[in-house]
Amino acid sequence: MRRVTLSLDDELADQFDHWAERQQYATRSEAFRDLLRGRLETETLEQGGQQDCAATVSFVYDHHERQLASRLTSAQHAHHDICLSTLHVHLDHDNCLETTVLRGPMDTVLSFAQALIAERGVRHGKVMLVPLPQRSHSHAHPLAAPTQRTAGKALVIRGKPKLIGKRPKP
Ligand code: NI
Repeated sequence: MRRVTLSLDDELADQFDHWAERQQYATRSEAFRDLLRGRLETETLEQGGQQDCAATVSFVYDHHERQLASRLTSAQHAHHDICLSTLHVHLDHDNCLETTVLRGPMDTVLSFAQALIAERGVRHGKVMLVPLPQRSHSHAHPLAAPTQRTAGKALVIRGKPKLIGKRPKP
């Protein structure tokens, strides 16, 4: 942790303090760190591209709107590679709130999220995006397919032993 001292003119300092108070920050440092992170993230977003990210896209829509619910579902199926999960809440007789968790290259994720939000009848659309460090993927996934290393070994899944692969002949 490094200590940074800043000089601000009175008016800006007051604005900052009031903002931090409204946002319920306990300290100026935490408020400033979040401001800074937000700005730096925006910078990364503007560059977009292939960087890995996780995101949620949330919106409200009227499920009576012609074909909208089925259009949204089809769009998500068409992007199953980046759609991890969807939460659907029936808010009242007409309105549904939907939140989808996405993961993938930033430009693909953003353009899909934007396409959902831009659908006719979708309201209050918001994207929350978190840039992720580059994925390193050199470790083994023993559950995906039995390998020589895992063949015949028992794995405990939810308390129940399960044999993966074939038991080696004695
Ligand atoms: Ni609903």
